[in-house]
Amino acid sequence: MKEIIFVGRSNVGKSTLISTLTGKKLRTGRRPGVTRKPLQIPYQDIQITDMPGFGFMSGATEESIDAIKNNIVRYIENNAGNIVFAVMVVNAGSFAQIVDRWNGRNEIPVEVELFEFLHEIDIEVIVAANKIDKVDNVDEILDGIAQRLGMMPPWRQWLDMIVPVSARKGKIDELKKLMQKKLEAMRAK
Ligand SMILES: Nc1nc2c(ncn2[C@@H]2O[C@H](COP(=O)(O)OP(=O)(O)O)[C@@H](O)[C@H]2O)c(=O)[nH]1
Ligand SMILES: [Mg+2]
Repeated sequence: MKEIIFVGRSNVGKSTLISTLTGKKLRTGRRPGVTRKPLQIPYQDIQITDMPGFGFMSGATEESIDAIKNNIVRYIENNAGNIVFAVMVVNAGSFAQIVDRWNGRNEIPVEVELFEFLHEIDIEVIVAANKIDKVDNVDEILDGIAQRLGMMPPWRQWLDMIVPVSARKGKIDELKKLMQKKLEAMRAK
């Protein structure tokens, strides 16, 4: 079955966002489990896949973080033919800081690596900048996110690829519209 994959660091609000989109109750805010499998939720005539969250979690070793990343990459490779597009959920307020911290250690941040990987295999990505209710300087924050993903600011040049949302407050209309546009393009094929 065709699917939309949701990827992102743990605790960015993936499950909350998918619940808001689908009306299905998902467990949110729980501590991420290292062995969590991709979770499929029906959405219109296709499905949304909630991928395991990657990134820091207390008690997780570097190997287990790598293992999660490898599982995600393997899943995407194996299912690329069915993946209509990806939604990469980021925490708007902390994204820049996390990316800069990794870059400062000469490491590629997982989300940047995944973003580039998805493009390499021709899967379009919508970046959902979540928890936007927690930031004051929205434009500045979104410029910072765009720039770190290789999209030249201002972010409004990239309205098809980057969208502010607040899953908790239910402010997801723009994301829904973007998703709908891509789904209609798929159905027209
Ligand atoms: N302020 C705010 N908090 C949010 C938002 N979306 C999710 N959260 C909170 O972030 C925490 C993690 O959410 P969850 O959906 O479990 O994240 P996941 O690990 O990415 O699936 C929970 O406490 C949510 O209530 C949002 O848009 N704004
Ligand atoms: Mg979750």
